[in-house]
Amino acid sequence: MYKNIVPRVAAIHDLSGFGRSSLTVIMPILSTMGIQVCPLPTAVLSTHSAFPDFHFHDLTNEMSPIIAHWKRLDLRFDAIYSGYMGSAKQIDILRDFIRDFHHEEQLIVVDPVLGDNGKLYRSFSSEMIDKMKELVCVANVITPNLTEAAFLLDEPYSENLTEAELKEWVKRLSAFGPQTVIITSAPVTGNRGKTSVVAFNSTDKRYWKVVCDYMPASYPGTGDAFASVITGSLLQGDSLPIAIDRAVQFISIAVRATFGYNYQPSEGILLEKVLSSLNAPVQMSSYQLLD
Ligand code: PXL
Repeated sequence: MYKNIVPRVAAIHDLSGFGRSSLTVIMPILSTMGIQVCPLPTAVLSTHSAFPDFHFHDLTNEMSPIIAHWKRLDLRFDAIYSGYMGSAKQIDILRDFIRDFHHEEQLIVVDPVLGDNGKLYRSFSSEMIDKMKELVCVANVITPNLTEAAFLLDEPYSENLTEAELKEWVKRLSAFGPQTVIITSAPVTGNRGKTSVVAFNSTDKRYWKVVCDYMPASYPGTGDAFASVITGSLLQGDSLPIAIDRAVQFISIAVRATFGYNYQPSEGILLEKVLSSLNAPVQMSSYQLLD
């Protein structure tokens, strides 16, 4: 079996023309990190689903012929990374893809895109939640936000979870199958000015936490940017807490670069202004090991 000269990722996400989400964020981030992205698009949209009246073209029927061609080419992927799915049926196609293209050293990252701020995204029904519960079982790493973690666990969404409850959630999610669970947008008890990322690795049973300032603005696509940096960083050989630190720092810089402008948050973070920071060494690490 050959080794790829440049690490290669199969990226199963939608392509939304405007609004800086999904593939328009994932491809530049991973390319900047020196990783080749092979997109397997799940849908083409005029914009992400937070804009009213968006046009949506489902690509479920295109996926199998694309995968069949990749099989004939005997492509080897160092990682498979999925996000927004265009239909529940695509999850069965993706599970077959993972089974057929799997090899020992491969990283499988599933960002279980379902919703945010306690709500399911407009384009989804509860069927998508059930299928996403199946998909996370075959991943090594999952990156739900707090809303998605609640949907996967059938728990009510709450911004008042304690650190002990967050630890319980990441552990329960890892019992679905993934060794690494990373929950974003996790509350910091007693401090509304901060937000955090809480993670668990079931191999060494360690819990990690990275805290950063909370900015009062919501930019679609930040979850995609976060999971992309995690994927790139793990592929570069970073440890889990360093990967989380890099992703949190990148999102913080991107949000700060954007926040000062009088600007429509639905257009997403001003990625183009901060992409090059991905190649700077980690300046200051702030992760904590939780006991
Ligand atoms: O960032 C997640 C995402 C991806 N793709 C589409 C979306 C969203 C979030 O709104 O609408 C189409």
